[in-house]
Amino acid sequence: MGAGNAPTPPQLLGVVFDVDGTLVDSERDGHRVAFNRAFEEAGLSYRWDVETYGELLRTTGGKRRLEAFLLEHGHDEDEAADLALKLHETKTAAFRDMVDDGLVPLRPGAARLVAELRSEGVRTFVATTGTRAWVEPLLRRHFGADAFELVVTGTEVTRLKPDPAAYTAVLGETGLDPRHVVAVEDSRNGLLAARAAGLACLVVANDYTSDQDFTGAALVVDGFGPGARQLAGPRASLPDGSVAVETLRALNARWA
Ligand code: XBP
Ligand code: MG
Repeated sequence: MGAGNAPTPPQLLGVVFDVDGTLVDSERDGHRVAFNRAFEEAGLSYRWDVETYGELLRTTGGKRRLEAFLLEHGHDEDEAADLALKLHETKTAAFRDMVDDGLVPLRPGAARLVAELRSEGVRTFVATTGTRAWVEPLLRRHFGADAFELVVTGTEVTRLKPDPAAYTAVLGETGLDPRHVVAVEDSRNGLLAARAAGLACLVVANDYTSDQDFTGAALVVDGFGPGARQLAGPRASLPDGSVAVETLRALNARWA
């Protein structure tokens, strides 16, 4: 027990990072460009402009996003499923090339936070809807081989965010109690997935998600900093305007 019999706040033992939109601002100039390359290679006239793609992001998972779009554009179920599979394979190869060519940069402050967490003994994990074929090379390129103890991707989990499957897979494989783990997300779909798994959630919003409903988030900021602005949630500690380990410790203590 803490001083004066106040319960000791649970310790922060782990942080689970989302990838797209969170660690990397990858959607507008990354995935969207790769999808359009896949349409072009298939001889299809479809092209997703920035605004259209922002609306299509309501469907998580690139293959499901393609299938939903094709169904809405006159393709029957079998054709939409078959075409989505083929297009997504091409898109994934194109996006992997963009990763290898250094065209998918980290969001400012992301590498610093991951390094700080690790240096303070907080375990770091990834739970993403994205496809392992590009997730692994992206993480390796930016963080090295072993920055994340466990990486769960959309390739392993069939139920995609806002389903909690990716987060419950991390908890299940590590045996961690959700009261000791904080999730870092960028979207409402990701926030809902983290909350359904019982995790406190920091939202680091971006241009595609900043107007979404983040009810249930422990804190909403517009970046990892320095210079990050708090957008919602009780007054948080952002040393020099940065999301620091102490920020996440305080979130975990308050929300667990
Ligand atoms: C975001 C997604 C992914 C990407 C595209 O994942 O929904 O589907 O948009 O990647 P998260 P794929 O925010 O959970 O990281 O085409 O490989 O699905
Ligand atoms: Mg995301």
